[in-house]
Amino acid sequence: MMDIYNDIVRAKTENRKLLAILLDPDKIILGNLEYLIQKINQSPATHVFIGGSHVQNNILDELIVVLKQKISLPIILFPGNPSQISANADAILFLSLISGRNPDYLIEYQVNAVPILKKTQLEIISTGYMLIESGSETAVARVSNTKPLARNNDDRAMYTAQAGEMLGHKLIYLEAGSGAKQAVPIEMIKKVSNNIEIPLIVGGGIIDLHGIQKAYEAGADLVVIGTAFENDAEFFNQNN
Ligand code: 1GP
Repeated sequence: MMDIYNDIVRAKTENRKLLAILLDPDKIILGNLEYLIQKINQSPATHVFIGGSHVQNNILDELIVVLKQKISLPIILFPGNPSQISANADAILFLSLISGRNPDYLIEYQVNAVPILKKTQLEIISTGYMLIESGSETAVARVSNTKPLARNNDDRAMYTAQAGEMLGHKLIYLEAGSGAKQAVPIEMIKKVSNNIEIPLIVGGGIIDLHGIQKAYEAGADLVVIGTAFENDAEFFNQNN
């Protein structure tokens, strides 16, 4: 039995940085899956996140079964809504969009997800999810119908993260949005990570290895890479 959250906390304590590859089932061509799996296994990834805006559950189940046969990394759901839950995964980031003021994404979807989650053995990891403005409207902002936090207001981001921590979230996720023009500002990562105890995830718009390194140095405990790997499965082999 995996103990995914405690492993993340242990990594933070030991200053071992973590890396998740985000797979969007809608964008995966099943014919390419073997190649993708090979690239994931050759990469420095420590986790695989699965999620997207319009994922169909049947594709999700099938995909996770195949991934679990061939990848030994923890497979963690990163769902946009309760239809994106699969009992085949190892864990779920149980997200509340705490930067936004849309009650559906703060609590309604979570309530709706409970009867589904209760039938699974998924490890449930409560996560305060914070969308940060990134240059143009992202799919997360559009789908959730929420306003991201301003890029230049580090204090507001810090207080939001601290409120999430006080509410009992076990992780904070600073999100610029998938394919964002601009990643989360380095100063904001520093401010938030210096002022919370729980592990910090950072993702969205990170397009090179240097960007990953900068996020780590600023205090990110786990960095998420989606689009860059999706566009180029050799991403982690480059000197960029
Ligand atoms: C999106 O943070 C993730 O939720 C990853 O974003 O696709 O821009 O890497 P990218």
